[in-house]
Amino acid sequence: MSKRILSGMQPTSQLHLGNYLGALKNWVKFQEEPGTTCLYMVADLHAVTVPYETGELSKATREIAAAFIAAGINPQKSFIFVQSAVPAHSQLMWMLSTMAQLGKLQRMTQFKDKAGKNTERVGLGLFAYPVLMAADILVYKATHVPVGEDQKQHLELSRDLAATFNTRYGVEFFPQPEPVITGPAPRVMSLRNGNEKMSKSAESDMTRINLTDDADMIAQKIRKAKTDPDPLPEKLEDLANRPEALNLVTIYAALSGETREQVLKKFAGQQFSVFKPAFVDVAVEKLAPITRRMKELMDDPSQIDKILAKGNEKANEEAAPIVREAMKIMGFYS
Ligand code: AQP
Repeated sequence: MSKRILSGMQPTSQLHLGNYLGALKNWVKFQEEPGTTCLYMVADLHAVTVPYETGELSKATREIAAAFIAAGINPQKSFIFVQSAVPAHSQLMWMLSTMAQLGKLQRMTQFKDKAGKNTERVGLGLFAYPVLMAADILVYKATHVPVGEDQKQHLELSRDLAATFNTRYGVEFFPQPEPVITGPAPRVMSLRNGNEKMSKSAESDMTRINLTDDADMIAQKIRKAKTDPDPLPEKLEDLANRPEALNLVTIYAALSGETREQVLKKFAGQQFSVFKPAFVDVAVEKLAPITRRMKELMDDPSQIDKILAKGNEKANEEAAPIVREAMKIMGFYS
């Protein structure tokens, strides 16, 4: 079976370095693999599961599409589309929701994190988020899903739902989607706490580097990033109990294209007062072209709209027959 890649990003707020290094950067290389279909979506249905500004949603949707293109996703090679423009996602989600066990959904750590102590009052959409994610993937019969490490548990549920559908209806219809957790930084951590992941929803903007941050902002965030008083060691093992230092070295390596060992070789024995300015140089050098291109695209949104219109049409062409077939298998009137 040929490889089908599906992944997405939510237009909840600006993308950060975790989204870029953990997911987006890795998506680019799949489009070069012969015989591979790549589907990259702006996950706006997911974005409305948490409070959001109605007036900002379309702009944020275009911005995510701009980030995809600026990071190297080529609309001639990949489908770039908007989740809400493809009704088959919601249709399949409903069908899968009849097979999703509440007990399993209750164990999802992201739901627990996002709902906090408020589980009685949060919306059903947030609870059912992983079922929609399963539909996003299965509606294209995607075989591979590149994600950051934080999405592993959700993907496990997608595999589970594919298997449940096949067993319940005695078919081999949905493939088991494989997580692809690659890249040198599958879990980028907060700049202020090396034990927490870098995240859009963290209250302080100083915890993350956004793709739209300019050189001054990056420098300020890195200067204030939490570290420890020791110099950088020679060996990676010696960073095991230094989460903030390990995180900065990992990000530096992912951005510069070196291994972490090579980075340590360069900076062994040096203080953070030396490492941090070098870090800023690498981050600015790698992110500035992306930021620039995003800005150009956002200055003329008609270009993005054209790309999305084409991508939406293609995604509908792919998804609609699959959902029709799934409905037939389930015995719906047709
Ligand atoms: N810190 C991270 N390190 C590596 N990968 C990450 N991803 C997110 N954070 C990190 C990956 O980015 C992709 C898109 O994620 P999303 O749009 O679903 O956003 P998210 O997971 O909601 O992003 P955040 O920042 O983590 O938002 P909040 O704070 O709302 O939870 C996914 O592939 C994800 O793995």
